[in-house]
Amino acid sequence: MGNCQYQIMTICAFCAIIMSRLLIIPILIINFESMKFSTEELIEGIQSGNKRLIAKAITLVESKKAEHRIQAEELLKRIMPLTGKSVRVGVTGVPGAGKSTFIENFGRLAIAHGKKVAVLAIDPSSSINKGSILGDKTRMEELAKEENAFIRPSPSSGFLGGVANTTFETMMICEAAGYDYILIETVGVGQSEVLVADITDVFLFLKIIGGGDELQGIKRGIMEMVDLIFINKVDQDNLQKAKNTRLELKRALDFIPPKEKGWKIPVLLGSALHNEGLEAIYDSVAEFIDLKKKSGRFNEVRTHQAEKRFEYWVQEYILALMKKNNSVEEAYATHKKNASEMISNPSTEAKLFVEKFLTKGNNI
Ligand SMILES: Nc1nc2c(ncn2[C@@H]2O[C@H](COP(=O)(O)OP(=O)(O)OP(=O)(O)O)[C@@H](O)[C@H]2O)c(=O)[nH]1
Ligand SMILES: [Mg+2]
Repeated sequence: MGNCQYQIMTICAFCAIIMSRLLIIPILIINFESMKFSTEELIEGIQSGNKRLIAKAITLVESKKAEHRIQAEELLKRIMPLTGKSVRVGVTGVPGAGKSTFIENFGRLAIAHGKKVAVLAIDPSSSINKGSILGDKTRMEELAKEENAFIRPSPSSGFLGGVANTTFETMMICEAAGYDYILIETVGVGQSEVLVADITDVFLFLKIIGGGDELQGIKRGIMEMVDLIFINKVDQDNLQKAKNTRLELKRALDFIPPKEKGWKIPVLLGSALHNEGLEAIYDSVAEFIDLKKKSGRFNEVRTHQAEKRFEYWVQEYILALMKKNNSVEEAYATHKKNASEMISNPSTEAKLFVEKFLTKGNNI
């Protein structure tokens, strides 16, 4: 009898497991399906300023999956007429210079002026450290509370060893959603600055007092990219030092050919944390945009930037095509290894690889 009871209990337990599995599967399917949105739904969401759908659209354009890319391209094509109207501001500076603090308070200031603000981060190294620093949203807590603000870390991912970044496409979505200012924080050093300068209208450099120029990464390259300089963390104690730094910077700028005719790069002092000097930056940004629009440089630069994006995507799609083919990916890894281990010249290895790829009968 006891044995029979035991058998019945085992059968019941087994049935319960089966039933729960049967219930879980449809729930999972429903959940998965609810994550998918049609292009129409996403566009409507973007246009109506639905932050959840804006975020979904961004996730879509960030995806590398072939089916997602098809939908992403359709979405980007359709929102194209809604884009182009924002002021795109890049913010750079050494780690800890106060970029996030600046963006948060500058963003709040722009909102107080009746504008809508989107914040993005560009982080070419996030494929290594898994996630961008801006993921630490607590740093922009106040701005995040604003109805007219949208904050989005924009992680990039390594692709066939390269750097992929969809911040430009994310920016298009934010513009279509009606954001007037797109504030982009550079993360990391070097490559990130170039990427941001290549997609923005104004490039702002945040400098802190102290530390040699080399330490602060103020290389000639960066100085040639900047349109505005803000010496941050200035208070009564270090005001004189800040003024000296300003003088040094102005002298250094005298040796650099002007990027925009008629624009003398302003070097402003203030405190991002205490909201000092931000209004002057806000006005300078507006003045700079105005000057560029009047001279025709605004459109000229954007045209050039769009051409660069085209070139970027040509490379991305070619690499994606290569990745579809496992043997090509293997060959890529082998040739790259040969190059990195100095077995042969990198250019020779690249040529050998591309020739191998093209003779495989792939249609590019
Ligand atoms: N005293 C003072 N501190 C500031 C000011 N601006 C920023 N800070 C502080 O400096 C620290 C770094 O600021 P962040 O805004 O995180 O700097 P960041 O450049 O974004 O740093 P990373 O993203 O890590 O490169 C924080 O503790 C801020 O509170 C300022 O104007 N004055
Ligand atoms: Mg930061």
